[in-house]
Amino acid sequence: MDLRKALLAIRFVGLRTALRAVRAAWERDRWEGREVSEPAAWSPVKPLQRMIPLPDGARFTGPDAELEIRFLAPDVVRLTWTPGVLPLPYAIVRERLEEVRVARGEQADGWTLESEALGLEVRADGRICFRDGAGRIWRVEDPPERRGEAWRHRVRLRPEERLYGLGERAAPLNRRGRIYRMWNRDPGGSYGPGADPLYLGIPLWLSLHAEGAYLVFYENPFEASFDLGASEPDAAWVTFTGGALREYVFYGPPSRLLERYTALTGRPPLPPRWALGFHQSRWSYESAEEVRAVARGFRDHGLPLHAIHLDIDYMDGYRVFTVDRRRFPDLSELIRELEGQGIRTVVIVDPGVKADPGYAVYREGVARGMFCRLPDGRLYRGLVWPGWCVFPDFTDPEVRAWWGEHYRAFLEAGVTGFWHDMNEPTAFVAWGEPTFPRRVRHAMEGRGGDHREAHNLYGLLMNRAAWEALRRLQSDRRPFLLTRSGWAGIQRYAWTWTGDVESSWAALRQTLATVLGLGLSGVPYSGPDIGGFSGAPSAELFVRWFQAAAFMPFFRNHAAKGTPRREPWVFGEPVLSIARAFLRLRVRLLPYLYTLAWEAAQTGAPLVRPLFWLNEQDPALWEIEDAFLLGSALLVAPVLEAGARAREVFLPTGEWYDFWSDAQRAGPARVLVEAPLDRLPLFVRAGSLLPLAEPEGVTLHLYVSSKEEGEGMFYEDAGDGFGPCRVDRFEWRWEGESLRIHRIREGELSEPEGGFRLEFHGFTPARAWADGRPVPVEGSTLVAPPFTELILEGRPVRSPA
Ligand code: MIG
Repeated sequence: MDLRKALLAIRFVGLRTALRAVRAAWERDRWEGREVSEPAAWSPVKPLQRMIPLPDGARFTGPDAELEIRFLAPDVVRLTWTPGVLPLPYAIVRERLEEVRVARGEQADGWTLESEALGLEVRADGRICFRDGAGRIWRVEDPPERRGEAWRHRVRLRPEERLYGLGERAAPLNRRGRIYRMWNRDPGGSYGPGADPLYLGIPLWLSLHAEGAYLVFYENPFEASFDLGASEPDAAWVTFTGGALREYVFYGPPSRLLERYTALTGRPPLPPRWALGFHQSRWSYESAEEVRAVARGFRDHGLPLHAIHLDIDYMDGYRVFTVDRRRFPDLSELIRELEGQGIRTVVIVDPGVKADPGYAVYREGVARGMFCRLPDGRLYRGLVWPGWCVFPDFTDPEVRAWWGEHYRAFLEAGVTGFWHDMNEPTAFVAWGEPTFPRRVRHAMEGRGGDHREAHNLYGLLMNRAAWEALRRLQSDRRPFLLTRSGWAGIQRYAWTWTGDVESSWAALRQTLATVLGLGLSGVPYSGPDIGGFSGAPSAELFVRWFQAAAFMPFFRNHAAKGTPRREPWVFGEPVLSIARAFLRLRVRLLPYLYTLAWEAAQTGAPLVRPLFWLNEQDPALWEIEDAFLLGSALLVAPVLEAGARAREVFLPTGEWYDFWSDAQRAGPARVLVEAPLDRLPLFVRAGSLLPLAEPEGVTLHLYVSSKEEGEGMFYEDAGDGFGPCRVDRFEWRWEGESLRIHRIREGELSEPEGGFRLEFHGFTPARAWADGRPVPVEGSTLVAPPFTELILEGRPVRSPA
């Protein structure tokens, strides 16, 4: 541990805990489990000898290994090399997606398997080739190798191939050229670009190359290394330290890949609408009075606020599920007061339970055998905020149920969201791995296992415990969970934030690639601590970070203990006015964000998307990581440099509107855009629809393209709960001089009372008819009664920049 980190640790945890961390590290080493004389070399599997047909695939057997291949759908195939422990299906919600007819064949040196969409060539030596219907090869795996319980294989990479994903990474958007570790980890209070691993790894990548796109998900939670062209430029080496070598391979364009992947691992459920608003947090607001003052500050300064987060100091001595009654004498009264102002309360919950015989959660958990144990049967103890702690074993269904019950009292007090921290899991140590020793035992649903297998699953399963409890305990509200750690499937339960990122321009820039990478890993809801967690951002850095975060799914201001205050008014003007403007813009965007959230729940599409989402066949878009799409209508280009008052933006093929001025631009083009401190370059794609909350009510902004058709949708419901909803899908096209808009309505929610308010960009309507009846037009807007077809006459507006 370097000195800087050590000092930071002491600042955060205090000297006493820092000293105890020496003992914790020493005990951890004792139980870490030395490598038992591993065979020195990797050896390839011996040739496969026989194929045994299965209804949806085949099994291949050899003298020391077996390969099972099953199609889950024509474009989704699962390959499993054994021996090795099979994964418990924690990530998986469906075993099969569609019926598939598989054709099997034999060749001189192996076999072939084919569905309607793709073909696999399995060579006797274990090499596997993936082809599309036209015979183009899009993935090649060399024969896998074993060493003790470990598996590894090499995947060929094409020269132009780009790789994305791997969960949360402080790496470039294109992950190629580096080695990544799969072992969830707290980087220790502060991290910057290049830090690896972070809190939430997901063993999947999405590949783009000239022959198409595919996604591979390795369903194996053991520690792994993903060497994506670092040691060998034209190959990826994937190594798992244990378990069977299992992968799901999906073929198709990116939107299809995410749809399929989330059909397998679960879709992100629709969040309550308030969660898409603004969250204010700090480590910590230490008393009810302080929380009231923060809420008052937002009100007095005209700043919209949707949630306040309570960090660890609300607890009684950091005992999870308790409240310090001296500082929060009546939590439910405080929460009611905040609710009255439209502010929800989110509280932090850590998994470590203070080892304190005077504390009910500890006593009861010990009595009922809820905590993780060492191989000798003693309770494993690790060091966290409360001092020595024990840890629930979330791989045990009874533990999950027991843990979940503890959320009840908070729900009764009115808490509307929970923030799960330290669940990598993290335990302080003076050196080495800040987590449980690998030999700690876990139930693994009764079959038994140890921390080597359970580590990466710990966060996922903590969230599962809470999610299942919330669904059980409050049937009329949607759960809101925020987690630091997770694994494949975490999108079913929780949002995430990017953890303790440093306060630097480089970290702001990194945030874009990190959030984009999470989205491409199936996790659509994430965002950074605005301004960075661990430092003191300048006013300018704070503003630029605030502007960028206003377009990210999770929009939260948060900062570490000991840092200067960071509520928007602290910086004075012009920061306050700029923050206000972007908070109000966020509120205006809520109908759009909420529609995107619904889309994510239906299809797994992330809210924040890389530019190549528009056209994955355009290599010019493959590495853009200083801009992103919000949905498919907005292109957001945050300012990422100190002092910059303009920046270059790459506009992909198509027509674009400057959001602020409605000036039109044609892509592809690299344009220089003015970006004074109060502006963030923002463009709307022509042919899209933007539902925005305006003073007159929700307004559907149609950005009309002079040549092309357009489409978009608008989702509405009560904002929480599980009642009726309505989706309006709009499609429009030119018919000579007139614009014809067609609406398809789905869902049971009644039509909007005042009808639909439409505002046109790039088109001035002169006359309009809704289902044949005339509708008055005012400037570029009109209010139409619920319609199926709206026909407009008018003229296109050209306003080139
Ligand atoms: O080790 O709860 O990432 O957001 O404020 C620090 C205190 C523990 C780490 C989280 C951070 C939170 C802090 N926590």
